[in-house]
Amino acid sequence: MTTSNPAPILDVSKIRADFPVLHQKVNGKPLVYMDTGATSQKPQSVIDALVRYYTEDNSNVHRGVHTLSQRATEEYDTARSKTRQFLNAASDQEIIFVKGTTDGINLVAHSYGRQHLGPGDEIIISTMEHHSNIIPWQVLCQEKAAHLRIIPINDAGELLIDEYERLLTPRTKLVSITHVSNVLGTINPIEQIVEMAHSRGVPVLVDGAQAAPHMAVDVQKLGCDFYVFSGHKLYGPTGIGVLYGKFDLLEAMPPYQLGSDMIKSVTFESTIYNDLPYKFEAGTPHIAGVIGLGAAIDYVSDIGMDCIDTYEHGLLEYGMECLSSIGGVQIIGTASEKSAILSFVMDGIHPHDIGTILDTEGIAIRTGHHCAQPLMDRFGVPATARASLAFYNTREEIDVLVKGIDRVLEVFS
Ligand code: 7TS
Repeated sequence: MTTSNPAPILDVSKIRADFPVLHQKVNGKPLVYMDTGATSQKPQSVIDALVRYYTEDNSNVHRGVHTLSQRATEEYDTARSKTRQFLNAASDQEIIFVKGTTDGINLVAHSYGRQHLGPGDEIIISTMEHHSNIIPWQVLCQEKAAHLRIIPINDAGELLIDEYERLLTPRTKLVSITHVSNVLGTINPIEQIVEMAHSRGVPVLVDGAQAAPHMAVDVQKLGCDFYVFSGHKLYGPTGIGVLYGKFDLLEAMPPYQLGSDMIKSVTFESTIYNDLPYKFEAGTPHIAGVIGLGAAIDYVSDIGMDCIDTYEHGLLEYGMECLSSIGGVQIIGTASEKSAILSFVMDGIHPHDIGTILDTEGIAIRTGHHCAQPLMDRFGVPATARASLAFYNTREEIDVLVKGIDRVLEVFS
């Protein structure tokens, strides 16, 4: 396959210069990092923001009159406003800082879920969910004698919307669905899913872990009630993430964790909880992480999420074309609306062997069940090899991946 680059949407070599980790050799070959779905690499501006915070402003937030604490608090609060803008939420009070996507979903399951679910009630998820969007609901349903209902998918990896319609009943208390599948790359029709749920008075949580880093997300346009994502997949630090929730819903929810910062006043008899968003941010938060996330949001916003989306879509089309032309390679996930994730299996070759051989070529992909075992069962495979792309990847790197796959075929021939 020849590489014919169309007019560049963004200056990839300039972007790559911003990511120090990309400029190294692995096993004697230039690193080709295609595991952004697991975690993204960090631009220098994010690394600098972390170092600068710890070097100049390190202090606790929301509790000091001294200058450093005020500076840290201002930076922390500014990052919340940046996040609100990034998601187009209506207010900063709707932005809760959490540890990551997993933590955000657990918060909603513990707080909203425990408050609203009763015996015989139902929660709808889909076949393509990450374990983080299965287990919190499964355990909640077990506790409450409620039931988990699963939207099936077709062989391309698309939700069967008619089946979803059938699953929505007066017993449905929540729909929790991924925006983009971490294995298939499928982009789900969230607006439609939300509309169908809302017409029956059912709220919707969207797992945006694989969407927020790759496309513009407007929570008001999507109409969803909750939206969660992880900072580390958005070119920011690990240990920080975001839960967006509609004000009225969050306001009516009990706190998830209890302790400092989430209170207005405490006596031994009772506690008055703090206002949003602090009611859900007990304890000293990940201040550096929040500031780093703010820097990451600045970085992608400067490039433009639509620009990132368009560029990555071009990479995806090229990658799909290249991989589907290799004999013995089967792509898992061929939805018409798809993000830049390429999962594949190879006849008679275990995905771990694919990953190990590609690593010797300097290519980093993820192999395994990708924390989506029910989805693996749906496709009848124990695991896949997955190349997940970002705007710092290039068509030339996809060519290297193709050569690497040829090498795998050679080894097993
Ligand atoms: N939801 C989806 C759709 C994900 O892809 C992931 C992580 C999570 C939730 C959990 O995010 P966390 O930041 O709380 O861990 N997905 C992956 C992956 O695909 N490979 O490694 C982690």
